Amino acid sequence: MKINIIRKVLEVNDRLADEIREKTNLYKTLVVNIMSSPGSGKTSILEKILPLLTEKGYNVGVIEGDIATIKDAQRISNKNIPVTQINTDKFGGDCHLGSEVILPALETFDLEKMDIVIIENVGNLVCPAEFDTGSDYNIVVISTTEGEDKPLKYPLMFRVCQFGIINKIDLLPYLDFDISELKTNINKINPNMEIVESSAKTVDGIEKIINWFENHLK
Ligand SMILES: Nc1nc2c(ncn2[C@@H]2O[C@H](COP(=O)(O)OP(=O)(O)OP(=O)(O)O)[C@@H](O)[C@H]2O)c(=O)[nH]1
Ligand SMILES: [Mg+2]
Repeated sequence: MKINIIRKVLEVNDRLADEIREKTNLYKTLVVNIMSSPGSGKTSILEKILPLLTEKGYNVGVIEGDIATIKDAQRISNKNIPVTQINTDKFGGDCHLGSEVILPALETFDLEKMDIVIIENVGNLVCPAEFDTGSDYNIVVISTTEGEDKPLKYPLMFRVCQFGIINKIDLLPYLDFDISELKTNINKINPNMEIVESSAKTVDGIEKIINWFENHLK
């Protein structure tokens, strides 16, 4: 009985996610869902890439997902980027964003004018991977302070993402962290994942992230 309920929730979520993709395909809006543990640097990376994407002439919007607070949305808004906040504590405190909350959030943007909408999912390496948001691509950010074993311990997250950003590489000199071991572990779970190294502090690798977005525009 319990399993049936879970399956029904996921079926409804997947159906709505497909509807979202149909809609955004119509407008040629690229939708990208960024996921990671809390604090890996999702918002910090957005703060660096959004002004550069805007300078290049792209219209970009952001959907911010958090359980509580509008702190990340304020950081995005400070960059003069249109942003819609979803606080999941209004929907029972979910630890992820589902397509039922993404659809109305997307409708706050004029999709005809939007080239890219980026979803920053709730900081969590588990639940967000289970729920299709209707995005075209999923990105995982993993930072150098989290340990090389995370792809093996949280495999679904690394399976559902097409692009991986290894962030906080500026901290490498201070850590016992083996970046090649992390890459080997990512490869074991998802050999097709494209990977870049970045630092939102020194902006190393930020240009490569911009290139990834440009290469995946609709
Ligand atoms: N040294 C260093 N610090 C970073 C880097 N990226 C982010 N940080 C710091 O890490 C902390 C968390 O960064 P956020 O961008 O808020 O992380 P987040 O993934 O958006 O966090 P949640 O939204 O809470 O899940 C902040 O103190 C950032 O300044 C980086 O590349 N290098
Ligand atoms: Mg954030």
